[in-house]
Amino acid sequence: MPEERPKYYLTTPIYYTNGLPHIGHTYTTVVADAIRRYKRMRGYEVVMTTGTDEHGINVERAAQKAGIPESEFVAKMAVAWKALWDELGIPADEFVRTTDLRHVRTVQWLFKLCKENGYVYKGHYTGQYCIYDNAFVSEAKPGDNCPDCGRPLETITEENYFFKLSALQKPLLDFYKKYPNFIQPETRKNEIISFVEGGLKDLSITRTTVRWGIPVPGEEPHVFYVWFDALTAYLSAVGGPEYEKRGFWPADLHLVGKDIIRFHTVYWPAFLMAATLPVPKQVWAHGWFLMDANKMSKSKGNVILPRPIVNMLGMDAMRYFLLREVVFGQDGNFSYDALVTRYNSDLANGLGNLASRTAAMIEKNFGGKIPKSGAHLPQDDGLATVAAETVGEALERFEKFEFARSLEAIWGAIAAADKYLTSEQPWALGDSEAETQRKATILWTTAELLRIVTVLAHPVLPESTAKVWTLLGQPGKVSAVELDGLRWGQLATGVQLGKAQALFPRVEKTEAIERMEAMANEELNPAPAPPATAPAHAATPGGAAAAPAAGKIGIEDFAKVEMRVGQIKTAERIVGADKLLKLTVDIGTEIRQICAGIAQYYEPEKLIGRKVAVVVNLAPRKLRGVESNGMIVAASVGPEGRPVLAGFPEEDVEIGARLK
Ligand code: ME8
Repeated sequence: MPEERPKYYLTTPIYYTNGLPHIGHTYTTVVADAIRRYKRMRGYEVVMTTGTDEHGINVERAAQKAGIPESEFVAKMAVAWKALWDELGIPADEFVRTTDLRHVRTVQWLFKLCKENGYVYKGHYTGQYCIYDNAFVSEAKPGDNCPDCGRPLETITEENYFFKLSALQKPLLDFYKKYPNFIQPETRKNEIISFVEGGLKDLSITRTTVRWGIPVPGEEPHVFYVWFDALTAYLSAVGGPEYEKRGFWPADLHLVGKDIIRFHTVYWPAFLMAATLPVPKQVWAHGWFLMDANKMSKSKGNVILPRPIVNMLGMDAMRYFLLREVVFGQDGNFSYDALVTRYNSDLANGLGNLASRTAAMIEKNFGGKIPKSGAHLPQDDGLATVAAETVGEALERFEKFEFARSLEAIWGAIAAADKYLTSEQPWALGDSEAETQRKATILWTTAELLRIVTVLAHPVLPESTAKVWTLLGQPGKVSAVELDGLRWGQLATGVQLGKAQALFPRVEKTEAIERMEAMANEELNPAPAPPATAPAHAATPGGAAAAPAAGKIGIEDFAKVEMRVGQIKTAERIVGADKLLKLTVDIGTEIRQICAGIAQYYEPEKLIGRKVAVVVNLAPRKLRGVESNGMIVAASVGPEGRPVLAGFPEEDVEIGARLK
């Protein structure tokens, strides 16, 4: 019987659906994914939950603004959030929506338990409420602004069910003492302890002023307060009332930003204690990614989006930067400049370069088969020692969520391998028996270090480490390698290297930044969709033109499109845009830059000199951040829409000739 693996359950916050994910949300989710992969490597059966927080007055208002029912609004948003996590390679094992039936039942059940245990009573509450943060601000006066988000508070009075939070002050303080690692990092723990020591007021956990929420059974119009609702999603995702069957509760780790630590370390354990349910083992509150020292927010217009980064530099580059650049727990500034610098130095010149030069030397000297090592010299054993120390250091740091330090250790080993190659100079050795033996040892040693580094970096760089693994021709999947695979000496030899592939092509900084900014701009301010019907027929003086039949356009509409014969002068691929080619095209009067979605079907070199039909009066636009000034005409063939360029086979037509 297969041995049962220990279980590990971690969560990200259940994100609000009144906006779409930016790099801040992506950060928490990437960290969760890296921990998930790391824990799997350490032999755990892991469940990672994320999801969407779909109730509350904000959603009610956003749906109203969009002119659609709340249920439709949140369904669309949930699809968009889930799709982005899938696209970024960080899919949830459990994606929980607070409108899921499994969740509704769990919230109602938790309330029932708290009530049965005497922790819930009915009362009235008047207070200053921030509708953006969904929280009463106890110390605020009418007319004040919210101390967290700065927006105006509203005075609200309502009949509520109250939760006896005050009664849990001592149990909470005892709990923090008994489990000193429950709140991390340490600085946050001290903040929370002093907050709780300062006294806890009872908390209203139902609302009658809000319609869009989970109903309190038999107590309509009461709906649950969004935090009583949202926090419970962690439990709903792994079985709710039947949590014992799945065996993933209590959670091992709730990852959150520092903005919501109080909800997670005071309210949440209090609700669970009142219901006599197990309390999570740890809440880790990381810092914020800032833009020019401000918290990102869409309303301030200072958000960084994940997609442009991934399109330009790849998923792993984004992950590496997020985990390497800031100390986990502290705030950090986001800058494209720092991102591209790290990409070029650590990924392109570091891991990418070590992998490609090692493979190239094995190719050249050993026909692409990984050689067996010959006799060792002390410097070879030196690299083995570096590898062993790096394994210890990197794992220890990762275990403590010191991701930057862990990566630093791994990159230290990469630098040691570079230095080893520089001093051993395998390329300077000849073909005698002894020199070939020496080359074999050097390349084996380097490849073995690379193998270990690849396994260690896998939780952070899943995509590119899988490529290096294939490049090294190693058996199985890198994601399946566990701890004992990190021992020195396990490199499979005699195996053929896999196909070389560009891991991290170097990018030119200014251009890369411009393109990421342009892509973000396109995503934040999408061009209005073209009208679904044919444009209205242009009136001519005296109304002479006859209205065209439905679905047809008149000749004067067609005449608006200016098409000319162009000749392709240059053609190149675009890093981060697999489908696009960047062309320069001579259209007779000028040379234009035009992007064409033909990269998967046309080799750039073969296009040079070719004459094509070009729409020349199309407004310029950016595609994947690259300016495109015109459009090349092509037929769209077959179900997959394979492009076939329109051309002029009969005659060598003049460049710039108009198509009519
Ligand atoms: O608070 N830097 O949802 P939310 C780092 N629905 N992390 C950031 C960030 C930034 N600039 N901005 C956002 C909610 N985050 C509630 C949670 S949980 C039961 C309910 C991340 O959509 C960070 O994890 O406002 C933060 O705590 C979370 O997104 C807030 O997400």
